[in-house]
Amino acid sequence: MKLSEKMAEAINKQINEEFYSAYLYLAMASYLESQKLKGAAKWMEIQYQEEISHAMKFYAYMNERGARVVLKAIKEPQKEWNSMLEVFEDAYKHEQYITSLINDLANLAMEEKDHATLALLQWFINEQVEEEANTSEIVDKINFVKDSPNGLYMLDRELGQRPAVTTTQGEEQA
Ligand code: OFO
Repeated sequence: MKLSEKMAEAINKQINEEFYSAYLYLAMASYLESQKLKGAAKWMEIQYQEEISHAMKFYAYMNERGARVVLKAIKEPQKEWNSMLEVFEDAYKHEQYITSLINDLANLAMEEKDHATLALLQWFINEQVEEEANTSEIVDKINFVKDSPNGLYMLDRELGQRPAVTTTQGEEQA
């Protein structure tokens, strides 16, 4: 069964949102780098890779279902933040927004009784639980150590330990 036009169009939009997420996180990495927060910058670079893998997961699915991927312009992300806390607060907010988009896609797939797309989206629904938890945990940790340079240094080191994304299509990732 081919994907409906409406579903294909909605997934194309989501591919753009995932690439924008990648771009936003790379902009955050670049800001953190400029603040000499190398560990946090590395964490964001890995988040950038993860978003590329999300886009590619949708891309591969569209091709599998015989739908045409149409790439749209990626908007320019924010450049500056005032602190590491602000960066991760924004990342958490952004993930909540992405969750709402994934839920909208799942609603559309349900309306269309498109079970295959719903199965794919189930992966993303679970992934979003993790995406939100990861970013909000970091916000909590920054708040915890906020005024301690030593604590911030330790946290930056911890963030730098995040393992790299190993696939380009998001197939094997939790
Ligand atoms: Fe693709 O999950 Fe974050 O944005």
